[in-house]
Amino acid sequence: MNKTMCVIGLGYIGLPTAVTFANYGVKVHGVDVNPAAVRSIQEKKLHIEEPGLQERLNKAVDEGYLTASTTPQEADVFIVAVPSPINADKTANLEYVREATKSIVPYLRKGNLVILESTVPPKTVERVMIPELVKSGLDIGTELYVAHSPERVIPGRIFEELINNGRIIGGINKKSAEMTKELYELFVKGPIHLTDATTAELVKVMENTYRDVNIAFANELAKLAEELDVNIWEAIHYANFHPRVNIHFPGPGVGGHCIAVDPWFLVELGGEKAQMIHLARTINDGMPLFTAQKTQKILNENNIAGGKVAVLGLAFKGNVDDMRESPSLEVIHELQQLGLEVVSFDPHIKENKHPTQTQNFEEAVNDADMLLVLTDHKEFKEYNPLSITPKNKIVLDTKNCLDREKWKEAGFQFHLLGDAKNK
Ligand code: SAJ
Repeated sequence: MNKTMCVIGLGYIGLPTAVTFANYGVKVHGVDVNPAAVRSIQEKKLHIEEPGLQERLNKAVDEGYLTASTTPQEADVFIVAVPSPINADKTANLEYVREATKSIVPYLRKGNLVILESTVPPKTVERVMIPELVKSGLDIGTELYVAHSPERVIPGRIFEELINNGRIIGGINKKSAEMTKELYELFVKGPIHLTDATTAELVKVMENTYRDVNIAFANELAKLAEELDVNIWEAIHYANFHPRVNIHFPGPGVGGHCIAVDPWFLVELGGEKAQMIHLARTINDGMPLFTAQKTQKILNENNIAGGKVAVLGLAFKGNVDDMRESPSLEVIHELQQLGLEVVSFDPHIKENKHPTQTQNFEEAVNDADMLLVLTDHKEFKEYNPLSITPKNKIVLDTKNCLDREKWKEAGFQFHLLGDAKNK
């Protein structure tokens, strides 16, 4: 494709997107405000973990299709893929989107297309981006085209999903949507649906909110099942055989920069109307405390006062190195509030990013009174429990990722979140 592109934000979404367009022959210039991130990309070193990214980055840089710097440059297409987090009071922080938009204005030319990939509250294109883009002096919709094309990829399978997932593209007018479609058709194999920008914004936030509400439902069922002496994992497995049922799974909380964040956009916009969404957030945010209290209860039942807990898994989910909004951090905080000592280990987080963290598995478990599995990393599933010798052989699995029989045979007292029939 004979087009040039500037991608603003080289994080978990921006970098894989930039690399993919570059691999398909688009001349891409990547921009990030963080000079260290830019430098590492220039040197083909990864600052994020994602299967397949390294090879694709090497190809893009070696073939000269991807360059990076801290400032934008002129291009045919601008893609904005910057964080859209929430503030401490759970309101949307759109400053990165605003600043990224401002940063490209001096480089905009007649006929350019600006695409927002970040997940944002509905009306952000209209209320935050357009007021900045008009400062280019270009007529919006006839000289400058604008669209929202939200990413929908799941960390750990980004490249597979970037290519195969469907896309929803919302333009500020038909031409903007069609130009964006033509661009993504370069590599997207899934269906591409065109709509207006606000609908696309809502669709993306709705998808993540659906998952959050569904997980809250599963977490509520898990607590109920513990009262009923039922294994919730088994119950959900059976319920999901129904062709119209898809209940998600419980856990120690919901983390990441998407599902734990985006529903708040709707709470902020909807106020009293967003009661269920708000309640789901509250239930999921309550799971770290529930997990910590369950841990303490197990220690108490074993007459262990105080006690040292080895937390396995700091990442917000299995097989990623991302600790953003990770429930593990909250669980550790709650354990410490309860007076328990904590040591943590995560094979995917290679530098110590938490005060309790060690890189040495033996050091983490050897004098632990209990193992607490918070992330379903493949490494944990593959552990041979016979070779693990903590002070007390007690384990609480919050993700149903360990083989219960194997751990019991190895002498462990086995506990599972959402199942009171332990041991
Ligand atoms: N989780 C549960 N139970 C479940 C599923 C997930 O407790 O049944 C937890 C995970 O452990 C994790 C959190 O939820 O802490 C979120 O994980 P996730 O795998 O559900 O989602 P993300 O945040 O990695 O990616 C989501 C995806 N959205 C949907 O599936 C609707 C992805 O497609 C989006 O692109 C991404 O958000 C995003 O960037 O918005």
